[in-house]
Amino acid sequence: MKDLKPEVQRLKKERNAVILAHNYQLDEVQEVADYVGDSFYLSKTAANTNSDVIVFCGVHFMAETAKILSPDKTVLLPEKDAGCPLADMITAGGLRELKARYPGVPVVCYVNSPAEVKAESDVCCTSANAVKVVSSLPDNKVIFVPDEHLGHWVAGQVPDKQLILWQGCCITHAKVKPADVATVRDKYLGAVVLVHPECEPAVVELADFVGSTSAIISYAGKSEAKTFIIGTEMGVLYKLRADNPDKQFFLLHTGLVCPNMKKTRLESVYEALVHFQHEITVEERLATAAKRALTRMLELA
Ligand code: CIZ
Repeated sequence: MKDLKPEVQRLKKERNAVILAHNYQLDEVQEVADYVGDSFYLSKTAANTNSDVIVFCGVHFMAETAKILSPDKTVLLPEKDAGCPLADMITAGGLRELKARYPGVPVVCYVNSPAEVKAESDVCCTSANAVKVVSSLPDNKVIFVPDEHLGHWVAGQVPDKQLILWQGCCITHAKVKPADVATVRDKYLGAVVLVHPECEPAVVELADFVGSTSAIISYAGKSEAKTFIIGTEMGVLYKLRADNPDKQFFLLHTGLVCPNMKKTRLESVYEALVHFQHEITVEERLATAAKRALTRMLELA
């Protein structure tokens, strides 16, 4: 079988493409990417790239966000069915109904959402900047969609605000239960437990540190501890282990594997570059409205 890595490098140059990979991607995809990170970092990278083509190795809403921020680029999502169940838990119509119940209350929308929902929102956020975005708003009441768990965590960080939450969640992070934390603490005595705020509040309460993937990676890198339990999607283990060969990392739950993130393989990246697939398009009216909320996030955070 052909060695696809040099082929990907060759095609990337030929197409003037940049490969962006989310922290949750397979190791073989992270290995060929030019930039690996969370969606905030990748959004900024997409907005500033000089390449003609962005190959976005992640899920649909991420590639859609890159297209909105870089409308003149060709944005490719290597696996067209790589979606996000959390993003599918909210619709623009549903958000409009909620807004009608709270007139004048600003909407903060987690980037894990469709463009239609971003277009109805005042500002977007990622898990890396949600607290900063919410606290920068002058209003006491804020509508926060669609991740209820992240919203709970943010609410705890900004006690002067009242957050009105949507009932969506990441089905992968929601698998983790408080008993899992107790089990790993018994098994790995003294290990530091780092969890993502998409985990349910009862799990978050038991953790030593709560943060986005980039915050978890940074915390583990700086910590003096040697053993860590990771409560987010397993893809982050690649960078954690590569950056910290003297430390040990274990997953909090064996189910922390996002099936959508795992759809993209090295072969998908290769096929995307060969066939220019699958091109993401966003209707102009929607893109303009969604871009307002995304740009405001980039300014605030
Ligand atoms: O913001 C992101 O990219 C997601 C989905 C998780 C994280 O914490 O990086």
